[in-house]
Amino acid sequence: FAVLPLVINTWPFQDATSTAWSTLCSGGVALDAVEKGCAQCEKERCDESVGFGGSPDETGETTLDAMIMNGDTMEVGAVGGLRRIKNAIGVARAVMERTKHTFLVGESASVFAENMGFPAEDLTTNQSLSVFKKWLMENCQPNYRQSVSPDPSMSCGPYKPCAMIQQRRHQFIDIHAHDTIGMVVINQAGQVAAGTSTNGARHKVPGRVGDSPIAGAGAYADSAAGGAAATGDGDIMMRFLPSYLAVEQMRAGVDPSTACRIAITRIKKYYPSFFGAIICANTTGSYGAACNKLPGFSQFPFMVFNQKTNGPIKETVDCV
Ligand code: SD4
Repeated sequence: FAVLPLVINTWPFQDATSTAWSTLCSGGVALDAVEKGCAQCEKERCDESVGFGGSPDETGETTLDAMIMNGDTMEVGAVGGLRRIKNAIGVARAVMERTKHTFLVGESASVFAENMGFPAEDLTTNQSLSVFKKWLMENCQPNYRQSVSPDPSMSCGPYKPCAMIQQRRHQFIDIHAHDTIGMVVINQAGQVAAGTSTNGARHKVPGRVGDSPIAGAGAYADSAAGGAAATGDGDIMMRFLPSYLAVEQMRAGVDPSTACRIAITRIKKYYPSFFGAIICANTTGSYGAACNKLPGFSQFPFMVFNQKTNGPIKETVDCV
């Protein structure tokens, strides 16, 4: 029998889970719960991987990616490389509800957000600045340092972007610094919504957008089948649309745990050492998760809240 409503999200971001649940309890629809839950992480800067002041890019700037999807209508709103605006999932929802479009990116997305009344704020913190400076000193050609850093003592040598990128490939996502919030909410009536919010990958090339704001990659929702959300190395994961794959598996009758494993296994076939995990749930409120086993990452924690748990509980799944 169905255990609904359900809130499930990646990583042990408990306040996000509770916020989503209380949004449902106070009459919010599934979409509201996803938005408020993810926004809670944006405020708290969950693990510094969500919201402002985390994952500075190659020039030190923090930009945000987010999406939200309504599994009843199959509407999606998303933003990528959002600057200056802290509430990325709020902007994603505004894209969905106040434009005909699905996905806005970069500076223009920020101008849209400002026009919609979202406050423009500096996303840099002392901490993100120090993460940036440390990386700059350890990894960059000195001349490049000079071009992006006001400190003149860091000068000399040409910037070789290709060399740097090769060297750093697949090292953007620190498996010990937790990641993106991805959330699936299913209300009592079985309506599914899903969303994500993240500050992406550390030291990314400016303009890089990850999997999180891409429908079917970062998250997917269909009230006829279920919802899913992914976290991990987006540069790899987005090539496989793992959230879409998991939902399609559930549509075909596969149980959620197996659906998640199938999505992870598909990626693993090509990238055995990719870092990533996925959660999913079907319309009866049955849920599951899976992750790719790596040294130092053998279990993936996620949060669940339903009538049975009677509170936000952390569950873990063994990686495959
Ligand atoms: C990204 N998937 O931008 C995001 C970051 C993340 O686990 O989830 N890291 O690639």
